[in-house]
Amino acid sequence: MSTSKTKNAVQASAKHNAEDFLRMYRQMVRIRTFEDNANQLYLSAKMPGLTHMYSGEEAVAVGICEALKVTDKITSTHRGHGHCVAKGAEFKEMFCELLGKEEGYCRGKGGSMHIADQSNGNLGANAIVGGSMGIATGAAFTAKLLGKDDVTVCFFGDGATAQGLMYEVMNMAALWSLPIIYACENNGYSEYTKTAEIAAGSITGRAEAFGIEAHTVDGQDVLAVNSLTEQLVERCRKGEGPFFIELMTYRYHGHHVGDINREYYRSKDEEKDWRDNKDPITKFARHLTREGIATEEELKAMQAEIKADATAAVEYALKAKYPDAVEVDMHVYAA
Ligand SMILES: Cc1ncc(C[n+]2csc(CCOP(=O)(O)OP(=O)(O)O)c2C)c(N)n1
Repeated sequence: MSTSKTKNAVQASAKHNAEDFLRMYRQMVRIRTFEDNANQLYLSAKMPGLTHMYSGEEAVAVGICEALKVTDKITSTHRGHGHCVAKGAEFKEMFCELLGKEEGYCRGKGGSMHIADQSNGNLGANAIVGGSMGIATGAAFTAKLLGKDDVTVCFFGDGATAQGLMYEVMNMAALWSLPIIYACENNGYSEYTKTAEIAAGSITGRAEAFGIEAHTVDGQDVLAVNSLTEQLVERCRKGEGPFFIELMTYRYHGHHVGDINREYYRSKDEEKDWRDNKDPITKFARHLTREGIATEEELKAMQAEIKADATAAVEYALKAKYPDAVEVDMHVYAA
């Protein structure tokens, strides 16, 4: 199997109209705005637990989820807000979930790291690194058994490639030609350690060992991610799966919201370089204005509208009701 290197964004342009482009931009800004608000909720001690910011990685979730139907499934990670928004979730129910409120997607019992949104095919975030790989592969197996053309995307980080489960499920997926895409978000770090110090050899080589076609793509380029994903999703629907994508990206914040002093494992210059020169939203905004799809003023107005939506959703969630105590063992399954 060959590994195709970073795809060219131009490929995507022919397939999409201005409305599609603006929706992708909107979704990326919605993720960034959601995260800015979640961070503030944590810093002001209004949110229980802790959370992991997706800021910087928006083009990955949006590029992929824009290639999916509502009935296609995704599984997510501990850094899962971006996947949830990109698959169609609403701010109000998401903030309610983060704050443990009854109107949250899981009636406040999931929180940041276990949020799920079945209505949009999001089977859930998972605090166990690599933990969703079995769920995703099972979902793809289900679609195949039921004769549905649904595709599943399994999101995970580079650190999760150290989990044995990944090799068990990739083996099954390859043997049974399952309609699944394993999407490895390589943001360069696993907690406080550089990926290069913990992962020997190549990431895509791990999938190729099972005969799975693997690709590497620039995860800061939403059109490149979307174009590649659309092609692989179409091929999955025809029974040509599974596939593996390594998406090269970067998280702007610390591993979690409390990871503030990061200089012992990465430099401020490195962070500044990614923010200033490789930001997926700025990059795409430039494309939109250059191509005459939107003016800078229109994009600013969209940002302001999203910011206002988020503020209203946070205010709503802060005042919303907690679930009744009698619900404590509802929706809990024990084997
Ligand atoms: C099975 C398991 N081992 C360890 C942890 C602790 N842990 C939480 S996040 C993380 C690093 C994950 O790195 P990566 O998969 O690259 O995702 P990223 O945080 O970079 O998005 C670790 C080791 C865990 N949650 N689950």
